[in-house]
Order: sequence, then C-alpha cells, then structure tokens
Amino acid sequence: MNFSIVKKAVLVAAMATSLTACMTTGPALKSSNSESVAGIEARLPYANYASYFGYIDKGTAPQGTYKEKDAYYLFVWVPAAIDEIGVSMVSPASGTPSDTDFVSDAYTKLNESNPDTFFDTYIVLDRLDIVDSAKISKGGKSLQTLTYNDDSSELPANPGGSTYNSLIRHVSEVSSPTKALVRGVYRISFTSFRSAIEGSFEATVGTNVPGIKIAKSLEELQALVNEG
Ligand SMILES: [Ca+2]
Repeated sequence: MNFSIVKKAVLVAAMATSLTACMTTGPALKSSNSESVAGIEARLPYANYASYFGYIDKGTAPQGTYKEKDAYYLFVWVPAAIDEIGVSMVSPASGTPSDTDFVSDAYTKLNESNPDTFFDTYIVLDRLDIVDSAKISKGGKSLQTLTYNDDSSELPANPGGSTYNSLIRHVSEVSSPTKALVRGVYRISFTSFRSAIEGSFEATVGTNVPGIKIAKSLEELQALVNEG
C-alpha cells in the first residue's frame, strides 16, 4: 500500500468537496434575480464577478468628499451594456485575490502586517459621462448617483460582530436613456460615517458581462482597459 498516494487521493477529494461547496454558495454578493429551491426563494449569483483588494493607510489623501466626509474612489469599466450591476464592499478584506482580481500596491504592502485594521464601509455608485475607452484618463463628471448603501445583512459581519459592510444592486432601465446601464465608466465612492477610514477592503462588482476592470484612478483604469 502506497500511503502517499492514498493521502494525495484524500486531499484531492477534500479539495473537490470544498470547491463544490464554494461553487454552490459563491460570493455573498448576489443578483436581484432569484429562484425557488425546495420552496425557499434564493438569490442567483451574477454571471461574472471582479474584485478589487485595497488598503487605505492612515494619512492617505482623500479623493473627494461625500456629505462632508472624506471619500475615496474606485473606477469601474463596463465594456458593454449590462442588465444590472451589483457592488459589495467588505472591510477588512476577507478573501484571497485570484489571478484575475485587481490588487493595489498599498494592499500588497500593508495588508499582511495589518490584518485586523478595518472600517465601517459606506458606498455610493455613480454613472460618469465617460464612454470612450481611449479617453478615460481625460476624466468626466457624474451624470447621476444610481444608488448607495451603508449596511447590509447579506454580507458577513465585521470582526466586531456588526453587519456594517455595504451592498448595492441597480437594475438597468433599457427604455430610458438616462437610466440604462450602458458601456462606460462607473464610480464607486466610499467613506464611513461611524469610523476612521483605515484598513483593508475588498470591493466586488457583479454583472452579466465579462471584462469588468476596476482601478483607483482613471489613469490606472485607462491603462488596464487598453493593455494587451
Ligand atoms: Ca456601513
């Protein structure tokens, strides 16, 4: 009997089990569509997810203000019209970045040595008037605030036991030129009304299209969208 082979087989079986479990539940961010399973209504996942792992260090200059609070931004490139967009933000970051996720330099540098620093998230989603992928870094203005959220019980509680993490969903209204979710740049503003903004965070965007890019500046977003 070769025990190393048996051990390997057990390990593979365990990994397959955990992978299946993971695929069944998926990210905590779910779409507004649901289906009834055994009489229980359950939200369906988005077809595509992209995540950004960031870290706000003490003294990091804010990029703007929201209701007189310091705010930071994430810019999202949506490459085609979408039927819905979902955004979640949790702090501290709880997942592990995959190869296709976006990871800031600050996260790489600071997360490991400060895993317990987190903040109470508050997010706001705006549609910007930037639709040309070659002109993202030229900037633009917000056409409208789509939606916002402070606390969502759909997301895991923070280490303090409070469900203070944020989740939003916004559905496109295709018949309305101002409410249709078209190709272009969207902005996630984040701030906090209960705590200092310091620590790691993980922002996740769910849509029905692949190719979503997320960056902390329009310059970085333009480079990501036009690379390769
Ligand atoms: Ca919150």
